[in-house]
Amino acid sequence: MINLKNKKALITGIASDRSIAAGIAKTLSQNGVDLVLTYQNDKLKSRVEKIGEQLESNTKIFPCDLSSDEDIEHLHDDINKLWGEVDIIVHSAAFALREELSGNYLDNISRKGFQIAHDISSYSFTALGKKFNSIINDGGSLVTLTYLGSQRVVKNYNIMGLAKASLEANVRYMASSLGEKNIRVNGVSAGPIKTLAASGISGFGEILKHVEEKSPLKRNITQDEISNTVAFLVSDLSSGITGQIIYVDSGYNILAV
Ligand code: 0WD
Repeated sequence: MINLKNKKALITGIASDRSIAAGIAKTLSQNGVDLVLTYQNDKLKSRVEKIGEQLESNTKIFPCDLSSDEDIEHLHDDINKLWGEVDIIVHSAAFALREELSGNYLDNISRKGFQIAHDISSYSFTALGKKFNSIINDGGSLVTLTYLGSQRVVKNYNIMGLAKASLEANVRYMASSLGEKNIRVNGVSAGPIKTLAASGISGFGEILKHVEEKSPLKRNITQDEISNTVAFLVSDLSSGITGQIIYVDSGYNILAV
């Protein structure tokens, strides 16, 4: 049986109640996990607070823009004061310039856009691992969210595909760095799901329809299916698994023609 009671989790990347991270917060909270949720900026504060109020376990809300080392440092200090330790870190944030998430990859890419996408979508996971390393408990587990566009060319995903490829390599290197402390690091590669981030990708509706028609399960996945996999990955049920990318995508990734 899954046992997460009294574990302590930091969850980043909630922008609305549709966010993948909001679903993960709900599932972990139902399993007795105490939570810290973060919001990126003041615009999102009240939304994240509202989501926090509806959760079943103890929940605190702190600010953190993941592109700022200073913010990550403050978050670390806040959590250190609150708990002095943490068991679970969920990284569910990504960003790329909207104009680079459509059309021809080479025509639209820029040095600045490349840096921003990699910084927020990949380095921020490294930065959390680096900063929190000393207070993550033995048996701890870090999870990030990725997408098939890292491995295959997905129309309009463009620069985000490169950033996700970097993030997946990050999962392996972080797993190697933290393994001897019995801390595990994994990624969940989710099928398309309608959220704010997804609406920034041109033609996202077509991707949803395509997966529904072609995937082995002939349907799209749900927020709960991602959350349940994350709950497994942060629990002792997955104690032998680290450095992996687990697909929760109705099996779409196995297809060729
Ligand atoms: O189909 C999908 N929705 C999939 C999403 C399929 C496969 C993977 N993913 C990934 C995303 O790439 C992302 O890594 O899942 C993760 C969560 O995405 P989401 O739940 O789909 O999207 P959303 O609800 O928008 O939450 C992501 C949030 C941002 O939202 P907006 O839309 O405002 O950019 O990530 C946060 C932000 O709140 N975020 C940041 N948080 C802290 N600091 C930052 C930042 N600098 N930038 C973005």
